[in-house]
Amino acid sequence: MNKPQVLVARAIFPETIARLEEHFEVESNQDDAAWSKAEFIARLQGKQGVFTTGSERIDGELLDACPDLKICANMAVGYNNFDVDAMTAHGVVGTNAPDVLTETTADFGFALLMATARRVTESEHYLRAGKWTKWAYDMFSGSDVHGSTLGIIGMGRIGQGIAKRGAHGFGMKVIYHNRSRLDAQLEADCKASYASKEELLKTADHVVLVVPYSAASHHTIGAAELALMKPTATLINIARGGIVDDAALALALRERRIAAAGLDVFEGEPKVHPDLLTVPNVVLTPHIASATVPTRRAMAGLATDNLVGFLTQGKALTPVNPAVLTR
Ligand code: 8YV
Repeated sequence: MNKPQVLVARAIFPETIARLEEHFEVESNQDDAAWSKAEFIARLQGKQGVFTTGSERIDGELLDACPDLKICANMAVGYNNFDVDAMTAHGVVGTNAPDVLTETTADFGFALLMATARRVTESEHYLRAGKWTKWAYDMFSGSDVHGSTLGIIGMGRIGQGIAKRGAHGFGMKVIYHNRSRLDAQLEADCKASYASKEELLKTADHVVLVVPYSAASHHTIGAAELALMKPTATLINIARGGIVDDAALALALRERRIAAAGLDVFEGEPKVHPDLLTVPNVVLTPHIASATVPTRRAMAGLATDNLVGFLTQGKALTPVNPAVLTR
């Protein structure tokens, strides 16, 4: 019997390709070439499965043109690159990669918070540029993290991981805003209390965004929300580009209406709003919150498990549209 055919859209660990090849005929993109949509569609012909990262858009137009496709396995917890309704209408399963990156991503949220509040990269650039000639009492004074108020918008698994780090490790007062309130036990575990978005923005010393991207969460933070924040506050975005209005943020940073920001994700990435590149009080990283070797291996492993499970036994571990599986 012929093996199912799978396309791997981006370069990935050789061990991932080897494992996929145990079960499938695999076409891969180990050169990490940038495929146009037309080329992606052409390569998907005859493929039952595709291994995607968060960058490949799966929409109705693509699905119409790829009638053999049955599963898209994302190596990412976020899946805003999927048009889930279109996938469900076409009977195509989408899977994501939750849980395996939670702690690593929460670590990075905290790293970015610390770097931003304590001006780590700004001061390093100063030193590397040879500008450090003497110590000064107010040199790169930042804001305290310990004992401050941490406001988390989006209290899923990663948000809870950040809350625990803040409350238990740094003695922070944690407030959160989420579509739905956590149950009392989870709130107690995270030592977190619920707040309206407005109250959170007005009172938090550090605001961390961990909300999934959707049309409803587009520009969760824009000019109006930035205006509510304290002038001493920091804003951290490890969620998705588009959650923050980057142009409005760059202006608020330039005018020092908030103290600083730490950004791992950007509107239209890998492009970055040019104004963000010229303001000093922002820490910028290239979407690396989940980037540790064990975690990236685990994410690739879970996407592979989903492809193998579904295409060999009809079972997907982490479907985002599970109704397709029971049809
Ligand atoms: C991924 C992410 O590295 O999991 C997510 O949602 O944003 C990152 O961990 C990125 O999407 C590439 O797949």
